[in-house]
Amino acid sequence: MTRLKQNDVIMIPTALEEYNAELVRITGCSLREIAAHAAGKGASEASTLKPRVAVIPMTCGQGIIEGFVESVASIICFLGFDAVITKSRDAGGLAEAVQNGSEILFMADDDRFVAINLRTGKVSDNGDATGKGYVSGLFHMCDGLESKNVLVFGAGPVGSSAALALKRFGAEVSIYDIDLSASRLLSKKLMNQGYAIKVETDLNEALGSHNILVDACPSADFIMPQHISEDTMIAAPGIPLGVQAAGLAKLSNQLLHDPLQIGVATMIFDVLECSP
Ligand code: 2YC
Repeated sequence: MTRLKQNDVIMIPTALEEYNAELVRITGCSLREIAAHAAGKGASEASTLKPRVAVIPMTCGQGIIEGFVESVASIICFLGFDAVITKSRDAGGLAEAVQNGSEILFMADDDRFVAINLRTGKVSDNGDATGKGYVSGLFHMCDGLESKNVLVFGAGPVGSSAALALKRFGAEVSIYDIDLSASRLLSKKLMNQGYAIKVETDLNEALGSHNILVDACPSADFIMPQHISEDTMIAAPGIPLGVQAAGLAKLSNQLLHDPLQIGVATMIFDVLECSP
């Protein structure tokens, strides 16, 4: 799992309006619509339910990422929720959140980034939420995914969640991971859930035979210009971006990529209690 840097997140709070406008240009949907769709909730949920949200800085492990909790809180507020950053950190922040009546908590250490609904016990993991959130965006970019061939790079938490979400949309899914055993394990897990996916073993062959890509791996610059055509669609939750700079010039409104927004937005809708 890639650890974000201050540079990845520092601008998020001041650029959410233009980010959302770009999202509408690429997918035809707003951040709220994509996240609600991914979480199987109505986009209007945000306006009816007003749970208090607390974002808690965590100092453990490699510690605080400057701008991280500020970005998480700004994304949640942008969606119409009331999110505050606790003054205290770690256990103190947790206690402060519970004492100020927060129903939903967001916190991240070096291994997990979670949203917790204290009332219902629902937990949303950023990896899972990011995978399905990006597939929701790709669904709108491609006007549906039924019977479409999609290649997923990376059999980690994000790629696994994306593969499952793609199968649920009726896509034909192939998986490529630099670690073949990871691809095989994912294939077995999905088979146990009744979904068959294809394990790719040759990166170039896989790239040459797919136009719809999910880059859910931490490798950079492996998607080259020659792999990109006007039919190419790329959903890229992976950091750093797998598309080579020269390839970016060939993509217009065909690339979905952000460091945090879609994952956080899907997490809040994931743990939101459905209105009666
Ligand atoms: O500022 C803080 O509270 C830090 N403890 C946050 C650490 C986040 C570490 N995780 C990441 O950088 C990303 C997540 C956003 C999802 C995967 N990696």
